[in-house]
Amino acid sequence: AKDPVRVLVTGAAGQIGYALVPMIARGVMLGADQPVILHLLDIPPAAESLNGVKLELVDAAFPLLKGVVATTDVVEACTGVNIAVLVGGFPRKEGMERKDVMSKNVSIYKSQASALGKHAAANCKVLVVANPANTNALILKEFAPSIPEKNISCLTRLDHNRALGQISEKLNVQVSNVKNVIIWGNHSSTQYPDVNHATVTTPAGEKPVRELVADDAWLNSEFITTVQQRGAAIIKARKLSSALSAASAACDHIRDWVLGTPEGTWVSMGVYSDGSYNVPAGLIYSFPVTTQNGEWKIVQGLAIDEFSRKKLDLTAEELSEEKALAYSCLS
Ligand code: NAX
Repeated sequence: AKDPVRVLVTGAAGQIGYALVPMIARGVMLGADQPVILHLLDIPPAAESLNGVKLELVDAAFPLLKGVVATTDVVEACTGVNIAVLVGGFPRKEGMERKDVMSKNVSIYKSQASALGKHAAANCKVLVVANPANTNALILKEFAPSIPEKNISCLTRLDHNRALGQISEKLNVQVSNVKNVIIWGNHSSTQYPDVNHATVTTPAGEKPVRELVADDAWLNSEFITTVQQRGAAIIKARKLSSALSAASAACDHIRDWVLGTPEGTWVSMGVYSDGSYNVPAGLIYSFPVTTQNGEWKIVQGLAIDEFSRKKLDLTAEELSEEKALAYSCLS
């Protein structure tokens, strides 16, 4: 039998945490043959509710779940973890300035970076879900110099999956037959959902989404805004933000990162920019990536037309501004 993998979930008493931990314990994230030990972190006001989650995990009698560490101590939570999914953060409340929210998250991510850097297992992979996800991941990278930048990422897979879902609904095809959409940039409303290289598997072979949809007006406007604003649509309908879809996307992100993407398929991940596609180096930016042996690689050589170029640049500009704001909170 395989040794258990230790998976940290921060913000585990929150609503994404509540949807995510049973998925991990069932093998959705790392496979049906991979035992796990869950490390759950939240803050002291949520300690009782966190303990309730632990009680329910015991009650669910998951065969793959070999242990639960539920704690409000960052060092205890981070010790020995192989995978860290950082969902905890400070939400923007009504009337709060952007800078105040940023400042709270910068201090959270700074301290978690240092705990992970010192206490996580070697080669720990980190996924930041909490917003502002890209910039929180960047702060983490800055303050955890012992964690290689290739091991730090943020979640844009939910946006990627939303784009697949929209194409599937539009064409009335199975979502599993749609692939290679791209989310470029920030996990925010400036992200650019790009279908220019996306395809659908049909009985007659693989066809470009642009050819099948044959409605450029829809693809160039409504499709993009629907994906960009899907989070707000969920809040409007549910009076709560996306949780099950976010948890599922976090599992997809880690599973593909660890177990690899199928030949010919790419996914979107927020990763440290090396300057590919003329995106400024030093931002955490969502790119199309393939993965193999636990490592991602940015898909190279895709043609970027003028329409796309503007959108790639716009979301990069927003990320540069967020980065500047985050740094201004450090001093
Ligand atoms: P909740 O408010 O339900 O849960 C957040 C939890 O984090 C709470 O239990 C809170 O006590 C805890 N927390 C706060 N500070 C902490 C700290 N320093 N250490 C550990 N835990 C801490 O929010 P939820 O709906 O679960 O969303 C969590 C985060 O995901 C938010 O930042 C949200 O904006 C972000 N999202 C990101 C998405 C993405 O695709 N990247 C999509 C979904 C979601 O909106």
